[in-house]
Amino acid sequence: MRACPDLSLYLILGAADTAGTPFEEVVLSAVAGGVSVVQLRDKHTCARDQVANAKRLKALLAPRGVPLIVNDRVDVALAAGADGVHLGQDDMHAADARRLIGEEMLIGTSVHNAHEAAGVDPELVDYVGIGPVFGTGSKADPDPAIGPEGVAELSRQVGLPAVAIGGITGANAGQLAGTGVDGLAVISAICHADDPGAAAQRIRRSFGADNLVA
Ligand code: TZP
Ligand code: MG
Repeated sequence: MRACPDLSLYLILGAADTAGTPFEEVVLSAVAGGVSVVQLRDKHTCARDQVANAKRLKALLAPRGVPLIVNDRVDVALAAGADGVHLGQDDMHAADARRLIGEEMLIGTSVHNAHEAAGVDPELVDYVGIGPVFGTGSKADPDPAIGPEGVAELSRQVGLPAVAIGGITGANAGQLAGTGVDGLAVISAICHADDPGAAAQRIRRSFGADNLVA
């Protein structure tokens, strides 16, 4: 039976997020800085290239003990041997995905409000992403920002391992300490940093990731 991994710093990236820099470089630096799980999120890449990219990431992450999650696509996650799949509100239902992927792979989902939080089935879903906590430029048409208080409420309501997401930086990560989430999910503050590893370290420190009881 699967166990939820260390969610303390959850890096999300796709080809567009590391423009100009090979994603291997960003990921290796970020993992050295304390990223504990990586999600491949590529809205504009064809399935064939997504599988190839996911396999490259998996080869990089597996020896380092860092799980790989694929966003949106159950087929890509399966083909690449990923550790899990992240399914938003418009993606395949968790029940259908679970039938396809079996009991070993992780399923994560996103919740933005109390209605969506009420729809999460803890028998099928292993963790949730809650947000956007702050304004974000990394998502097309984001839901309204809910702030750290909104994150705390939804995290309490869902009662599953959780990460906060949306506009999180080294400067504001401390505001998520005490909200009950297990970690922080980040795109731009790590992917666009000159030194992704240093950015990851700063976010961890600011959130107090290393003081959390596992
Ligand atoms: N879902 C809610 S906000 C968001 C996603 C995928 C984008 C987070 O990116 P950033 O750059 O860390 O704000
Ligand atoms: Mg999705």
